[in-house]
Amino acid sequence: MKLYFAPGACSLADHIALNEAEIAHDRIKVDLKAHQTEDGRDYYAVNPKGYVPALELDDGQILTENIAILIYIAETVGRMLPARGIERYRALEMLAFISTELHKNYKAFYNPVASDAEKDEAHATLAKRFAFVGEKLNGNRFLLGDLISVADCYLFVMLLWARKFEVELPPSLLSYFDRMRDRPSILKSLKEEGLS
Ligand SMILES: N[C@@H](CCC(=O)N[C@@H](CS)C(=O)NCC(=O)O)C(=O)O
Repeated sequence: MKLYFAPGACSLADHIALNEAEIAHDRIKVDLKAHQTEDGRDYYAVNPKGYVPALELDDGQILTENIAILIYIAETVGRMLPARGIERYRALEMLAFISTELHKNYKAFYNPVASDAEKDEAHATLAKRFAFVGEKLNGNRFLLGDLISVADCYLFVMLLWARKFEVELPPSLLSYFDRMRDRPSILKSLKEEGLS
């Protein structure tokens, strides 16, 4: 498997999931401005959507979109996502929430022409969404209970960005973030992306 990534981008969630799952993989860095891979290829030829992440499977197929890639990783390793029943739908519910209600609300911070008003609105919306996640955590070790899941890998990156852009976080998420940051898979991933 080969993960196409940009340091500190949302592809870090997939990188963490691969390391947490102990799946051997290669990583190819992508320059998102030039749309070039570090080995000199046009990234649009890999992922016509032009963004990371993309996962190249062993048979050469390219899988895109964080949620699909995270589920693929979980199902490849046979853990990190409930296999069936309501727990599975709760996990998918959480992945969708992270993708559409957290991830997408960072848009203003990555848009060089976003106004201060747009950034203020993003701060307020994200703080509200994180307050909800903090309540959901409800004293649990991980987002879905006692076991780590791919939703935790994705949430960790959203929290990393929250720290970067000074988004208000509830105390439960601050301590969750500190706990997560000490996990070997996360330390390793941050180091491999040159972020530690
Ligand atoms: N819907 C995509 C969004 C991925 C995304 O937003 N990628 C960002 C980095 S976090 C990116 O590559 N942006 C550069 C661009 O859109 O050209 C997913 O969930 O995988």
